[in-house]
Amino acid sequence: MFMKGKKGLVVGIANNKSIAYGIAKAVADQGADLAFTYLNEQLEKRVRPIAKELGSDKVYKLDVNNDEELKSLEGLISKDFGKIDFIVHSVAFAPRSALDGRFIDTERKAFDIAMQTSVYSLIALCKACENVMNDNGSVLTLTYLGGPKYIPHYNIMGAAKAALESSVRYLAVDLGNRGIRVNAISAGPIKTLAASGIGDFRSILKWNEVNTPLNKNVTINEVGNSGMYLLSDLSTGVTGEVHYVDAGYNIMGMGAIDKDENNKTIMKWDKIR
Ligand code: 0WD
Repeated sequence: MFMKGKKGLVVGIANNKSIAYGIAKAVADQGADLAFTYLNEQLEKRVRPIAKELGSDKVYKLDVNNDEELKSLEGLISKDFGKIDFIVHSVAFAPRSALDGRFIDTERKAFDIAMQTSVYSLIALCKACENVMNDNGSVLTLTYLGGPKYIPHYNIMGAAKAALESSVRYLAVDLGNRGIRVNAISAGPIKTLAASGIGDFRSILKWNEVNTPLNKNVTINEVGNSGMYLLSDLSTGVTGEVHYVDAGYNIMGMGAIDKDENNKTIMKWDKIR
């Protein structure tokens, strides 16, 4: 039981397909005691049963863009737990209109919304919980290859993920003197509610499946298990990192190749289309 005695806050569960659910399940299976947040009443109906399933009755309302709700976290956590050992930040949002068309057309308002919800929220959450975090704790966020590289349609979320990955490094230094680690998992594409907002997502999934060294897409269980490692004492020497859980896609310098019936080299993608 790698997480026995550890207490943590999970932000960003929309349903049982969410990456945050995969992480919460993995740490709960290893003995962690959890509190959950929900964005609105509609999602509360989903999050409460998930909390129950994972052995928790601690469920807080939190819109990461709401300063009052962020402020109330410290009191809630200290009442329910005293202190916590880890935070899972699995939140991102951009207006749908900004996830299509040319990046150059991104509007100021959409840029602000995406940056506030997907990047500033990590900084704000760390600040809100700083006083109720135990020394040697761990913070984990979720990012995507669309930050460091171009991915079709990802647009403003790409810029947001690049800023998020940079924020991970700066937060790692700020909190490092207390032994608190801050890391990101860069997950491969997974069909979730948030992903349904990305254009051509089915093609992105298929492309990844064909072009990863492991010939597959990752699952929320696989991201969950890697998340468990980063949240546990197994990774006390790791901070400021972006850890890829993407079946190896990020190492590929070009698409995977295969042979056709005449033993001629072809792109594997062409074979399955
Ligand atoms: O392919 C994917 N699904 C990948 C996702 C690949 C790599 C990374 N990620 C990232 C996402 O960018 C995000 O940061 O993983 C994180 C979690 O995303 P998810 O699990 O794919 O998506 P989802 O199940 O929708 O959970 C994200 C949730 C929101 O769901 P909805 O669908 O309602 O937007 O983030 C929460 C909300 O529950 N959320 C908020 N929570 C608090 N305050 C807010 C907010 N303002 N906005 C969204």
